[in-house]
Amino acid sequence: MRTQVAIIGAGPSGLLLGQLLHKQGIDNVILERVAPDYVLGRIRAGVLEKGFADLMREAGVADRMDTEGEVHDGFEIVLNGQRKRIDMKELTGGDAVIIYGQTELTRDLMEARAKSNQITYYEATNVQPHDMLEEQPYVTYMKDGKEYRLDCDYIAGCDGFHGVSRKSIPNDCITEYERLYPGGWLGVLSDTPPVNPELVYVRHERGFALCSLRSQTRSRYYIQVGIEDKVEDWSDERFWQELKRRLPEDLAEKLITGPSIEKSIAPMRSFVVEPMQYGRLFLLGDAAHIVPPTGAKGLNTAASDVYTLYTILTKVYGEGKTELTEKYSEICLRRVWNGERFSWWMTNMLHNFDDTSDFDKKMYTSEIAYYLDSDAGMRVIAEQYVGLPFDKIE
Ligand code: RFL
Ligand code: PHB
Repeated sequence: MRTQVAIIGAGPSGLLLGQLLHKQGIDNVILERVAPDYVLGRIRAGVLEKGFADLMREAGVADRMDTEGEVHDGFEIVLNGQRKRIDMKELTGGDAVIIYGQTELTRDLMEARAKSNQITYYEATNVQPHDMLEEQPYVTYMKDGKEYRLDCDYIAGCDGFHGVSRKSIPNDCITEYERLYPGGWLGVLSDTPPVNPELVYVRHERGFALCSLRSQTRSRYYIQVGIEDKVEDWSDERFWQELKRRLPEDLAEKLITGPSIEKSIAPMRSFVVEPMQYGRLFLLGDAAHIVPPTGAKGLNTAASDVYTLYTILTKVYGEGKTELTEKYSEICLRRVWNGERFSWWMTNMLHNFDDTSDFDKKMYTSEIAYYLDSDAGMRVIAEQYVGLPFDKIE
């Protein structure tokens, strides 16, 4: 079988890239390791930057996002029990974010793909890219016990942090940069009205907490837990009690609790691989970089990689500008490092980690207090939270 672009992974990066390429008449096949329901069962991101939302619109899959998603003009940070609102709209001259779950946008992308004539092989195992430095690379995979070969012009590695794409690049051709944080985020989804209509990030000596939401009837809450903690250690009751202890009094009083409909622990890691390409193999999204969830940048940075590769490939096939592919990594990494820096900074400012010295804890407390006391400081936070514009690609 032959296609123009072989895409490995049907998470949001792979599906969005596939749909955008399809709209430009560029043929693509997606190979995904697990079944569709498994992909939809992962509860992850909830905050979409404007750049991401615009890409969904360009891909023609934004109807539900634009009707059911909530536009948020601001969010809060709590320091020493005091709530401070960051008015993103006011501070950035009109920008905002959209609250729309990753599960929902994945579902929309899956439906659009099913309606297109583009092929997706779910439960494809042993996926392996080959000949990435040659003009005609290919991918092999197993499906229903048989081995297949997919010939292509380019391979898009959209297979997340544990995927095969990054691992297929020889070690001496890439450099990995990493910071692991000594803690995790325990998340609970519940069909209860959110404690606040906007997101609330809480710095507390017992550890970080976040009040987020999917709608005005569905809440998503997180608390920082120890690196060794297991979901089984946290009954719903223990979770709600701990969350309440970290919230300012007025919010704790208003908190409505209920049974969790999902509960999971996410590790916290900063990671970047350089370069993000190897010949005709390109890495996108979590395959190339990971951020701790504090700045809500993971999915959004994945979207900027998708934008970059989609724009480049459109110019390659439409205008013959094959030389643009050489620039992919360099263009992506500028924005990637920015998202990494913001996520690392938000994480340090708002968490209480055992490995932080007492001196550094004082520094972080003083630094976040300074930012929240100054209009310029709040503008810096707002500008990065709503997301920087995508680079022009000529
Ligand atoms: P994904 O979503 O991991 O999808 C990769 C897909 O590839 C498949 N795969 C393979 N397929 C074939 N062969 C193989 N060998 C394969 N190996 C893997 C997998 O099955 C999967 O379907 O990567 P992608 O598409 O790059 O998307 C990245 C995002 O999922 C991720 O960055 C965000 O979820 C991060 N994130 C957030 N990002 C935001 O922008 N805003 C947020 O508010 C936000 N909140 C979060 C988050 C991540 C979290 N967790 C659980 C890490 C909150 C949490 C709790
Ligand atoms: C979420 O709603 O899942 C969420 C929101 C903001 C973050 C991370 C996760 O920073």
